[in-house]
Amino acid sequence: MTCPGRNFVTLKIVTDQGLHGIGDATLNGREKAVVAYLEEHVVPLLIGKDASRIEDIWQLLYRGAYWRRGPVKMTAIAAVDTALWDIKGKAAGMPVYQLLGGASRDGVMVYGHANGADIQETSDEVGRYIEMGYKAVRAQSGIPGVKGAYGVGRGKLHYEPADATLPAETLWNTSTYLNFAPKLFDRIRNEHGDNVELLHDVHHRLTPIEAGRLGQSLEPYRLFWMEDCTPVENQEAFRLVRNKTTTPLAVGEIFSSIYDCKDLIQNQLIDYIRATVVHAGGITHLRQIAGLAALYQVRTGCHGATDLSPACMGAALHFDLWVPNFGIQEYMRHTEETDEVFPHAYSFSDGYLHPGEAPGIGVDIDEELAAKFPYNPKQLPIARLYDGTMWNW
Ligand code: EZ4
Ligand code: CO
Repeated sequence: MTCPGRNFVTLKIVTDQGLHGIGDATLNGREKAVVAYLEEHVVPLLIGKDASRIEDIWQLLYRGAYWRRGPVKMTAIAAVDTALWDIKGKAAGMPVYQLLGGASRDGVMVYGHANGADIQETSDEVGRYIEMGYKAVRAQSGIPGVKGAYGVGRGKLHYEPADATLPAETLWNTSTYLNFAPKLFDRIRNEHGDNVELLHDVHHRLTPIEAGRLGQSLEPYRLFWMEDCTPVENQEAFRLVRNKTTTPLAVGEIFSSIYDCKDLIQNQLIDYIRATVVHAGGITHLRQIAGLAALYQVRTGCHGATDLSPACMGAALHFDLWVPNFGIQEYMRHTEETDEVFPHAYSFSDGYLHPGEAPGIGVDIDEELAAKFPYNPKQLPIARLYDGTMWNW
């Protein structure tokens, strides 16, 4: 565990032939649960195993647990899987995207996270991302009358919601938000034109009929996607949203397996699947999800917030460069300290990330430097309605 600005958990696997691989094992606000699972139940199983048997080890950790799935276990499996792909790449002298089947594109289109205290500041931030070369930008704004709207950080480039040892309380008001959101995107389209892709995260706050209304009211602004418009436990709800709006829907950053995705995908209720390497069982499992999605013209849009470490980002970029049904990749920049702790081969240029040509995932950890940033327990916020009722953060 290390905290170069925020907490990350990293698994490092070393082979007796002197190769090592790393994998991200970070579950924001629940870091130690994954550490305990790895230490108690996973690492002892790996000692002495053949590191080349990625698929078999995946099956051992998944089936062998008896208590299958869930975010803690699937994050632990993802860390092992990523580290083993890293090792296999190094053993072969190839970047992981080559092992997967080679590049399907020249670069990975990413979207940045623009946020501001109000409409003007947010629109100005969108402009800053466009100047940096981004082709796609997600806009999140402070809302008058909503205390602590999702996605608005204290800093600009490094949004980080997990900021307190006990969860901070934010307040939510749906009708204020529903009236506000179209005004935000009206200003952004007016000021920045039609050539930038715009995205927006609703962060699980609406009921299905409210989500339908929001999607409709945003149609004139041609969003690339509307993300997590309603909580995903009730997947049938997306049929209602779908029937109300042509705004594309993205879901799945909190999913841990293909079983969370399959009904939404098979019923064509979403357009983009947000599952990613670290929380959905690693590269081995994510490519199965993508394979299912491809049958239904659902494209990938991997989660890439700052709480997904550079080790996850590197692995995701190899996956993205290869996956035939790629849509977009989220890219919230890490702090300089984080980038130093995790030296990496991936690079950003003109709105695209490229994983680089280093063998493996192309990301390593500087353990000496990491040790200078000790774990610092932080939790994600919670949200309540103005009458005190618990809501979805
Ligand atoms: O709130 O990863 O689209 N991105 C998001 C994220 C999540 C965080 C939670 O740890 O919704 O910012
Ligand atoms: Co999100």
